[in-house]
Amino acid sequence: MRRLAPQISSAAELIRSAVSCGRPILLRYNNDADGICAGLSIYCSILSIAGAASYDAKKLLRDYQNNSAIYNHGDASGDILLLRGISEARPLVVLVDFGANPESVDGLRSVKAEGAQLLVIDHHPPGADAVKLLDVFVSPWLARGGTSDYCAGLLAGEVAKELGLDAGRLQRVALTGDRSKLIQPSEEERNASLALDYLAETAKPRNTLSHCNSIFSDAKKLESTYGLAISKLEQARASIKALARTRQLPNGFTVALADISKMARDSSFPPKGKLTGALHDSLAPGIHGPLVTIGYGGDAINFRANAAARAAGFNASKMILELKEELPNAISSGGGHDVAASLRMNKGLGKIVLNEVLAKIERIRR
Ligand SMILES: [Mn+2]
Repeated sequence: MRRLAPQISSAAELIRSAVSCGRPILLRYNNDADGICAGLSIYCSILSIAGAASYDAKKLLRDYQNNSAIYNHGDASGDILLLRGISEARPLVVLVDFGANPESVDGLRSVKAEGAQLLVIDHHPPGADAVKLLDVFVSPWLARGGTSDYCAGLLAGEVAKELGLDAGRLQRVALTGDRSKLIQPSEEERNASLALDYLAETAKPRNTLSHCNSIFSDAKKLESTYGLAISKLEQARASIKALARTRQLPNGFTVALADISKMARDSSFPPKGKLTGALHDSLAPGIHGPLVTIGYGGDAINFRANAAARAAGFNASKMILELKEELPNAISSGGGHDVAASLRMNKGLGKIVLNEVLAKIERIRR
């Protein structure tokens, strides 16, 4: 974290200067607990310094949940129109927990061309072309020894602290939500992160940071949101194991496959990634050696792998990069971490990609 101090300070300075000059700020956060905590850190710290700077946050600050890992061109075009309507002053666009991957380059380029300043706080492996477009980039991958365990909420919390916010709890809940190795979470932190994950998927008509804040800062509301989340998750856990087919490969890998499209629809809880995680967690204790769990269906494939699979040479984010090169017309997006990742495919190509994934796991030489 000390190695990232210069970037963290620059990020705080960028926000402070946008607030003191009364410029419009658009904040997008990824749709999970880590993304929400990162978003809340920035959102609340802007509100906390707004008064002294007579910054009209109601007029000048906008927040949107980004329901994908990509800053796509369509969203960026919408943001440009919105920001132009708010003020003539140079806007600041802040993306947290996503936005520095190669798929986001088009979106980044279009807001940049409109004169926006760009701040990205993210812990996913970045792409060089995206990074070049950013005014400030806070990422553990910029520092020696950095890994995705240094999640977006942890980093954004450090930025928020420089702006005077007490962000410790947000940081811990973010680390918990992304299962970072840097934390041993308390039960309260675990429950809070699940409640935020639930809000990300279910808040209607759309999730907002002011809604999240009202729940996160009220123990009773948080408890009841957690109650809704855990009952949905337990229902899913009880039925998902029946959907899985496991295969033993000659190289020692066990692959568990489940068509989860009927259980996980868009904007339902638990979402596909969490459902795949739940299946993986229920299978892992009974499997010795490398295990890769694959939840597929619709246009998406979700991966989870155990430590033995990683040690034996499985790397989900590397495999997705290879697939993108080998099947450029089939993969629309994808990414994540070594043992947890997802990809989206173009319509009708799911089977081809899934077969290629299985072949790749089969070819891993231990
Ligand atoms: Mn994250």
